[in-house]
Amino acid sequence: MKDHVDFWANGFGMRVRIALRELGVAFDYVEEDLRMGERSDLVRRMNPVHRSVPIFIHRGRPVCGSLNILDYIDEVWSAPGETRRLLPGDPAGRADARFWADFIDHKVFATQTRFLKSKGGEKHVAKEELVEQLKRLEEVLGDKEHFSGDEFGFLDMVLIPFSSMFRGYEQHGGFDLEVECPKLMRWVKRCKERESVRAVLPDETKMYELHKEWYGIE
Ligand SMILES: N[C@@H](CCC(=O)N[C@@H](CS)C(=O)NCC(=O)O)C(=O)O
Repeated sequence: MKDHVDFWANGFGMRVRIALRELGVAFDYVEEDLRMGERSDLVRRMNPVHRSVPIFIHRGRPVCGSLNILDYIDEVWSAPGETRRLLPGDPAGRADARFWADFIDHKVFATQTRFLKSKGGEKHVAKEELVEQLKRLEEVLGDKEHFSGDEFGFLDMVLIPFSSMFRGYEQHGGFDLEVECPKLMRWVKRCKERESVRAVLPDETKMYELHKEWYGIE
């Protein structure tokens, strides 16, 4: 039994849904509507510390936190030598991937939130920072097809959900990401050629509409 508790527009949870599809792991999807103020009994029981989603429940035991869940999925379903692994095979590669995943969660996500919430000068500063952080990630990608090389892997899964807000960024900030980060945008297109990514990423207009409602953007 595998239940994945999530909200359709939750970028953290999208990572897990993409990973499960990539590895062909069947699961039951349980929607937790984050627009409702109160968390469900299930979420309160399974993640009493943070009361956040995603939560992946395997054989009755919850695994919380998207990066932690990706690690778990990798350990359980990508047996060495049998199928492909989500994380790089070498310790240095894994450390590097985790470093950039942390950068995405703690820097990019925080800047995105500040950018969407603010107005005027503060919004402008946040926009500049966000573009700078995306450019830094573009440098990490370099000329590779994917973040870990030829294969779509862990860091690709960590970042690609953010692309469902890229049109929102452009509308909100009045800039063109094709001009600012052309290589990164080509990587987005490559990722979207995958069935797993196409099946999971929501409509970009719906995403921005939801964020407008959430952050009171006029
Ligand atoms: N670090 C966590 C972050 C998860 C998280 O912050 N989820 C938010 C939605 S973006 C949530 O469930 N919030 C609960 C709420 O809004 O009540 C992860 O990677 O899974």
